[in-house]
Amino acid sequence: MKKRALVTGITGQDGPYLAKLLLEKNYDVYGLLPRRSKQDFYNLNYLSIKKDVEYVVGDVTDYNCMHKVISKIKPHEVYNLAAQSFVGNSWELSSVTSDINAFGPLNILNAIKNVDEKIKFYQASTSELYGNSCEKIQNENTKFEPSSPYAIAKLYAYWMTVNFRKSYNMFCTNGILFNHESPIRGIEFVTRKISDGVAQIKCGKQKYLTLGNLDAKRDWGFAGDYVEAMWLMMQAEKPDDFVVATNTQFSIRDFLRLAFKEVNISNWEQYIKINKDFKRPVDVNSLCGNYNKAKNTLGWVPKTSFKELVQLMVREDLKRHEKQNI
Ligand code: G4F
Repeated sequence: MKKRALVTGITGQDGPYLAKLLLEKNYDVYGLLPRRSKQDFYNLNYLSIKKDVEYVVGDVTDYNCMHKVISKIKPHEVYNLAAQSFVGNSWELSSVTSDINAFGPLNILNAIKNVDEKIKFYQASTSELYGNSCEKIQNENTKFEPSSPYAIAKLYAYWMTVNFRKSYNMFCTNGILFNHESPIRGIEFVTRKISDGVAQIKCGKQKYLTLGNLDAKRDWGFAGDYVEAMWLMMQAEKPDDFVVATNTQFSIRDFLRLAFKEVNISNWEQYIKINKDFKRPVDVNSLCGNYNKAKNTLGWVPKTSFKELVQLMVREDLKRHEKQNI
């Protein structure tokens, strides 16, 4: 019998990469689409899987809806990737962020419990939980110090996931994913803003790239690698919490240097402007994960290096902008 997976956040970055992987593994994939006047299938089309996913209209913020969707599909696995995922907006959108990022997963967990406790649940947890942690390298035992409304909402969901696992013996797993990027990353995130901006500068379409805090450091991996970790967590013998990272760290400046190098521009500083509007009330300055538990338990390791990731993103944006020039 084919396995059925329900993926929320199907039109984001991770949803399409995960759906592609699940389809390759012969799953029937159902994507939850929140009601919109116009749906954006760009990312699913980019991976050529739009036609292969079954779409169900619904919203994680509505318990009745999630109960109905889960009763109807009876999935074996639910991957909750739906989120207000942009940390920078979460101060202005703190209620919406809480509704989606905290109460959304709670609605799904309750729906699973009421429909069939055997359904497995994956929660997209995040390195933002660590905030400005005192520890230089973060693993599953590092204390959380969330620093934004986004991270605080995600912390609630993290603990609810653990709580359902312990209270009801349900298969509920947290993937604590560090930053993961790709050519279909939203343009508002710093890596894609840079790769797209660099491509536009190279094509003469844009003069400057306007950014905020260039000193922040992140552990950046490739989204395509990280969805494999999600799937492996759901196949493990028992549910648990896993850090997914690369064990390396780079600054925004490092990203800029490599991205401009890819288009043969060495004096990159002259193309950068700083605008305080892109700075956050509190920023997370330094994140670097330790994925050893995922490696030892699941056999997962990242395949794409930081340099390869930057090159992939810049090349794809350059291709797009050059095509649009014709
Ligand atoms: O690219 P960012 O917006 O990603 P951030 O805040 O680290 O969060 C992302 O990764 C998390 C971990 O996986 C996810 F939970 C979350 O949903 C999201 O996917 O910002 C990265 C850093 C920040 O320090 C920010 O202040 O880049 C700095 N930055 C500097 N200039 C900028 C800019 N960020 C953005 N978005 N835009 C700028 O112009």
